[in-house]
Amino acid sequence: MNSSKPQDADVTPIQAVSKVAELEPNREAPAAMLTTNQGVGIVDNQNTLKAGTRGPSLLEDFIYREKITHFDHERIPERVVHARGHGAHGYFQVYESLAPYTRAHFLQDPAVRTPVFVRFSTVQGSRGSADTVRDVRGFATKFYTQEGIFDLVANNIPVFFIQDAIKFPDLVHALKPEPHNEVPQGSTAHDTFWDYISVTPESAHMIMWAMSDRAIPRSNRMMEGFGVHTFRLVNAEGVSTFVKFHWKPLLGIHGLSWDEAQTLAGRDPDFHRRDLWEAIETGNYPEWELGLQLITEEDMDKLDFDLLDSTKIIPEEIIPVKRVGKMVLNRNPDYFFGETEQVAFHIGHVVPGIDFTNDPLLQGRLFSYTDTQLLRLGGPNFHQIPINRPINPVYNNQRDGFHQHRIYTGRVAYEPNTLAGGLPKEAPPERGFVTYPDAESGPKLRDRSHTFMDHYTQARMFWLSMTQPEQDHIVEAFSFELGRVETVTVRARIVTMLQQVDATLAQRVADNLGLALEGQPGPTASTEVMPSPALSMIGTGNGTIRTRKVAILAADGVDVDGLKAMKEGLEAAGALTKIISVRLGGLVGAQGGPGLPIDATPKTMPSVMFDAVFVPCGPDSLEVLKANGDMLHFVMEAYKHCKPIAAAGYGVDLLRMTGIVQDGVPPQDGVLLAEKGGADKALAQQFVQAIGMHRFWMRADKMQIPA
Ligand code: HDE
Repeated sequence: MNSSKPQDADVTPIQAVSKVAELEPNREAPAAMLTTNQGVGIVDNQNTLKAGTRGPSLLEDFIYREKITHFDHERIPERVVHARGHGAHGYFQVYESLAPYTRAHFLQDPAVRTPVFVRFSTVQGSRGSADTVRDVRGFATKFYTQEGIFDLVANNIPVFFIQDAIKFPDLVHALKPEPHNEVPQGSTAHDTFWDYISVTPESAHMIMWAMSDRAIPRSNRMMEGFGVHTFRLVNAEGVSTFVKFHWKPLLGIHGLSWDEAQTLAGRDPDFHRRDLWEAIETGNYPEWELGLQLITEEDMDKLDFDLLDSTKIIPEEIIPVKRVGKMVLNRNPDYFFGETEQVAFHIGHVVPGIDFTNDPLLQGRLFSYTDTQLLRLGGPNFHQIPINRPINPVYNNQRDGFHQHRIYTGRVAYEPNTLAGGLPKEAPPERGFVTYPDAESGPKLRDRSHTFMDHYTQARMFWLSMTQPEQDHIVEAFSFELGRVETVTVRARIVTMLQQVDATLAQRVADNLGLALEGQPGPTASTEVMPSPALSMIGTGNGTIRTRKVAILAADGVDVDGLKAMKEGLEAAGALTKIISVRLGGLVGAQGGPGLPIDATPKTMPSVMFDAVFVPCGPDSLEVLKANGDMLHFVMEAYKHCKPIAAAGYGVDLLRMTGIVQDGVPPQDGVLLAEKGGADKALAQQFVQAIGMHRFWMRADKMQIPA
């Protein structure tokens, strides 16, 4: 530090700047005329320079050479993990000052809107893989605070596979497509992944989450985010509080069904990307609340697990999540590559008031993220790329390097100096980052604390916290993944691992795999572990149907009044509706009059793209729907995927024909009928309620529906 401390007045004042406005000078609108990169007008963009119309091309053609060279260099290495992703701009606002816990400037004043850029991602697949695969989702947020960048590089699962960063390359080599044949893409259902897991007991808790519906989210807008590690908040007095970061989606936490996720991977590989994009374009801005679990140093010792162990959560029932602010995503990027691809997150991007802990996974990440950007973005100046630039002034004596964008003036690039009047000076402690002075001492060793050794209690807690259908889905997921594993001994080792989690779970998976349980019987329901009801996804979202997509199946001769009444009822509750028919164009109603515009056919928008289905009344409409295999498949598939289905009058016959409704048998949950047809308000109300429950997972006979 300088011996002469700079005074407050010397320091650049904190100023609010909008990131969107800051990006503005970098946005390029299309121009009227083509030029080369040197600004020379291009007269012919169709033909290379040749010696005669049928002669050889000439090396002299600098216009062609420039164009093709740039094209040849268009690709950069994709992220080694989290390669597939999509992002959006927005803002974060704190509800009330968090000064008692942290001096972080963006967490002080509820009037301050901090710009953010968020990137959601899958982990395993490459850039072109499908969105709906079974995988962990990345949820990385860049906060452009007035005191520098804070990156919360989170996942949608609160624990991780491993406890120490040195294991990460092995984990990733095991889960990526296998090296000999580059198979499978966007899936962990293969031998090397499960082989690694079978000899990595610390992954037990994580694989329970990865096999749950958390790993096949309905939408990024309907998933939680977790910072995973324990961080520190540090207040102006230097007092530290441990913290776990959470994102809580205001639309609730919801998953797809596995069959649906797989079908979507083919029918609409961009399902999540499109979903986020459309939500923002239609003004349905996604929102999350930032949650904090705050733990004092003294309370840390009362927990029966180690806070530095990234394979553990703090159950919300023990330490509640304090909701401290809200994030809203309200602007799509203009340029995918320039923003979403070039954004560079780093767990080490923290601001004064936020600090690290000794979690060995966190410590390892602190190295990896800069290192990877150096390769991916080609040099040490990636912080100058518009999307990565802080909104507050950046100044230091770092110079040169690939892709330097700044013109530094003056001859002084060192500190301390006298030639530039001693400027720029070090920041005063109240404005700059001061590391929390945690006292550390200990022998150098490669070892792990004994407090990291319980790998099964929380895995069991997760299992016990699930409702029946959620447990069923976990069993099905293990059975699918291990069913794809070719090496029987690997399957068997995983089942042995599951025996340590729960005897019933292990037995059910073993039965599906045709394996006999061997060795020690695992814990049973009577083995004492307290469940954490907050881990279940069921019932989250408070019944909202905002942005839920409802298909209305109709053809000419439909009861337009009934159709419109339902459509209006759903839209008033925030749902989005689409009319699906056997062809595009207009729909002529039973009552005649101007045709209703048809949005899509089942071929372009199949049932997997919707949350619910309505079949309105109309005898002529029914005849057309009945004769169309795609329409029959539509309702059966929606039923198989446990979605709410409503039908009015003749529409009920379509459900009868597919066996969804049987005479004399009361309709199953989530199947709502108004036999008399017409514009039934009660039906619309019941339907809204049913859609608010997301899915009816307990449908007993869904397995009988052919795929
Ligand atoms: Fe990452 N991780 N990670 N990770 N991670 C990357 O950085 C790494 C971990 C996460 O949208 C890489 O820029 C190590 C946990 C997200 O751009 C790389 C370890 C969590 C993203 C990297 C972990 C994450 C990444 C690859 C174990 C949840 C995507 C490309 C010690 C809290 C960010 C890149 C984006 C990306 C390393 C474990 C989240 C290689 C070494 C735990 C959301 O640096």
